[in-house]
Amino acid sequence: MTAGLTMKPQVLVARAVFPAVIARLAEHFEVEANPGDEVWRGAELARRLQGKAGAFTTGSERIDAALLVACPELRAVCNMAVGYNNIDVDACSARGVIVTNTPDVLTETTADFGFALMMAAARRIAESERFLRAGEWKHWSYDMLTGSDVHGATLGILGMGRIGQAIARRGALGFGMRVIYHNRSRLDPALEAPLGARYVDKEQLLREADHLVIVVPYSPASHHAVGAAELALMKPTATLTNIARGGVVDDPALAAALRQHCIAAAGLDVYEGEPHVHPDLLTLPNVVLTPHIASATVATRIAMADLAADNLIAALGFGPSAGRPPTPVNPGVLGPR
Ligand code: 8YV
Repeated sequence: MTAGLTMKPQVLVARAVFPAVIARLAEHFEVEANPGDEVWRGAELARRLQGKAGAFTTGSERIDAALLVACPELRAVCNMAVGYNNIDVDACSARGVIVTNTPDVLTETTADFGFALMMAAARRIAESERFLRAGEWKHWSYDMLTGSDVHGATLGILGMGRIGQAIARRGALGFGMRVIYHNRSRLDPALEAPLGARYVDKEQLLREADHLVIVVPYSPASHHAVGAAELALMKPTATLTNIARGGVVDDPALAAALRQHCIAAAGLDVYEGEPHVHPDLLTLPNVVLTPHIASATVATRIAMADLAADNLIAALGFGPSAGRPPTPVNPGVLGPR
């Protein structure tokens, strides 16, 4: 066979991404890109995936069993995100489809943002800015926009994975916070010790945290892990920050708790049903709302896109680690080394 007749495998890059990443993929694949950055879902996504061996996806695309049946040639789904709750991993594994994600490269950036959002909620930064811009700053007063301290307070972390630990480091080492956490399982004491982090049950976490930061992955088990009953356990002076996934917090219940001053303030980067934001949250002064940007620095988005591309190239048998994508979610699909 002559080189000119050799067909490159086809891949879909489901959302717009850095041109350099598309160019790198094009060295190995026939690439269908999405320069208009439309969100393709359901039948449209299945239509675009016809004949494709690989998909470069983001959290916006739902890859489920029905889609896999409709796209029998699909062999790799490479998500440009550490979270992969948009993908039915079991259905992929059952069909021998490798799934990959982008851990590690976004840990510190996401932790920076989580800490910033917690501080913004505690110190009422967004509310203060709205107050100033509205021309309401007429004079100093002793209780104007008073918030709660972050330094020396108790930081409660729900979900002590890589990002949770990075937030704990910032709190313990930078701000002298006492760190408590709840997780599916307790960390190795060697990881707890430098942070002085203490494993507690969920009820104690909710009762004792001055600032609760939620970093637990979304799954049916974590759906509405913090709802009305959990919020009722928290201190009236506490803040809650969610940088995990929409659906981990019951947003209407949180809005009610904020309105009734059952807790003091919240910082949210993720929402159930985003980009829709529950209207009750939009009316409240004591919640800082950001549009799912915790990983959004230029360097980190480049690193995430590069890692997703490395995964796709290797998963489809190219590049230096052909057949061994660097960060598989279901490595069992790859077989023994
Ligand atoms: C992404 C995220 O921006 O990595 C994740 O899990 O939530 C974010 O960093 C988003 O999911 C886009 O894929």
